[in-house]
Amino acid sequence: MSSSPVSGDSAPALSKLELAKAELCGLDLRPRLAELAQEGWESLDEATLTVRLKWLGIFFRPVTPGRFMLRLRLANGVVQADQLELLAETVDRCGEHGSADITTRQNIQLRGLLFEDMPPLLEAMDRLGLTSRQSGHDNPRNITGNPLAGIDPEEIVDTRPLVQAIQARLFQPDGPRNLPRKFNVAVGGAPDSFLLHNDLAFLPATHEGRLGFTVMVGGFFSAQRNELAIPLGVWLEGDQLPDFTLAVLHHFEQCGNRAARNKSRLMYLIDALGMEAYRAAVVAAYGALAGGDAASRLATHDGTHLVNRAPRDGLGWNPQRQDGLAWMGLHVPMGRLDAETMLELARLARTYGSGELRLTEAQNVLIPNVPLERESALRAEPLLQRFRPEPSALQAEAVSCTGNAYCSFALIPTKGTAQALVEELERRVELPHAVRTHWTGCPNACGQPYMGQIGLMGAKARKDGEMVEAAKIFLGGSMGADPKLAELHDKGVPLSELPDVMEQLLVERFGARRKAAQP
Ligand code: SRM
Ligand code: SF4
Repeated sequence: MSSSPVSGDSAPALSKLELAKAELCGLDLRPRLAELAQEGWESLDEATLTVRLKWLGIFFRPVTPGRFMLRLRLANGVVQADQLELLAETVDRCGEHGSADITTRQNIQLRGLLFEDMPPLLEAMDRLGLTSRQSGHDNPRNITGNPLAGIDPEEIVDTRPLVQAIQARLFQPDGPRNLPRKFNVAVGGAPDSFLLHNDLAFLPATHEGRLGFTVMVGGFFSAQRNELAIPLGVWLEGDQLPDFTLAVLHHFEQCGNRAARNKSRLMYLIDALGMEAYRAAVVAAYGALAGGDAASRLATHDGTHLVNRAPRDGLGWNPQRQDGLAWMGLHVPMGRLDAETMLELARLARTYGSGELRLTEAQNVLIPNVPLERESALRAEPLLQRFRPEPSALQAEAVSCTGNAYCSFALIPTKGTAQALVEELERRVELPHAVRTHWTGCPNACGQPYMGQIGLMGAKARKDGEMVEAAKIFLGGSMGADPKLAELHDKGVPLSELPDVMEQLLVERFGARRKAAQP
């Protein structure tokens, strides 16, 4: 391995984690998975159990030992009814332990699985074109795109084939196997494709009258530092995205920081090299990978792009770009699903649409391709009482990470607390417009708290002399034309005081009106 520009020429000895990653890549466990499952998870060594299995999307959960989580990867957030049915049946077999979540990367995670469930499940998924490959740990994560791709009246470019082509390229034999850290990639296709929280984002942009993509790099959230992606200064055409992404990853794999995990995301490498040198290095890596005149087709670019407003929530009944068709966006409270609701969603997609569903980063689900005359029949379906097309102004864009039910980093329960708070505030106030709240259980920021108009982060605070569960409050996140990360407003409100504090905030800053007290 070459020396890291971040850690200096005399690279320090590899950490225990890096040694384990270098010794055996988790991808190589796949052919042996059935054998490992037969022996039982208790006989796995620690690195295999807690690190390598994540290359297959399999997560050991210390909070529920023996009950595993499987994180899929759903390119562009597209899932078909038969695929969702397989996932529902899997969750159903887990009985009271089974559930699923829509994630903040347009993705699905299944919970409550036994280790021995994994080999037959992965095979069944293969047959239906589903994968969980490289969805966790130091890997390129689920690639996101416009959830309305192909049906969006405002579409600039259909992101689905591009996202699929990038994923397919990363899965070829020369794809990344041992990155220094996680890596998020996204492709924008509409004026509201806010994607600057990704390590690598391709945003639609013109150059000399042609439509292509400007490259934004280095966005990320973490406990230490949060950054929006900045222009790389390169413009490319859609067919160049797959090789360009792989070139960026090859360079990151070779040069990223392996000495300090809290300084290993892409932005630290850009800082260490300087943008000009970094750009030159990835352009050279791209030229070497793609060959021919590929690098000469790249253009220098100032980073101006066609994304200029905050994402639509996509909820409710919306006419598609295709005449006679609409999509119905359903609100899934905190993204939580169970076997029954997954089966119902699959049935609705088949009965009313084309059998396809879309997932959003706000953890909601869309049913596309519904003929206009089917609207009232779809609205009459019982599931729409639970997954409402027109939820309240607070509910519509309430996002939450997993929290302490399954995540050992969490300082508080998130989804349940968030849902109860939304319901309590709905009883207390009326809002003139939607307010986007993002809940996250710890500073890792999986629930994207800095992107919320209000961000809430699990914390501890002192109350009556005792440490209690609390939330930090962040305010002012914007995904509009002039994007901003939310900033700390309060460093710890005990959860028991949160309804009063939030009510006051909504009144003072978001135009909420208090409802008359109920008799
Ligand atoms: Fe995350 C680690 C859940 C999106 C930043 N994240 C974790 C782990 C794996 C920790 C663990 O092992 O328990 C969580 C699994 C809990 C569980 O059982 O579900 C976890 N992250 C999630 C999900 C499920 C939250 C959700 O409810 O939606 C999201 C899965 C997305 C997916 O489908 O791939 C999820 N995580 C994010 C995002 C948001 C995004 O990608 O837009 C972020 C911030 C953006 C970013 O990464 O730059 C995020 N997760 C982290 C971090 C901090 C990364 C860092 O550089 O420090 C960690 C901890 C780590 O990697 O060391 C983490
Ligand atoms: Fe777990 Fe923290 Fe991520 Fe929430 S933000 S899922 S608590 S790691």
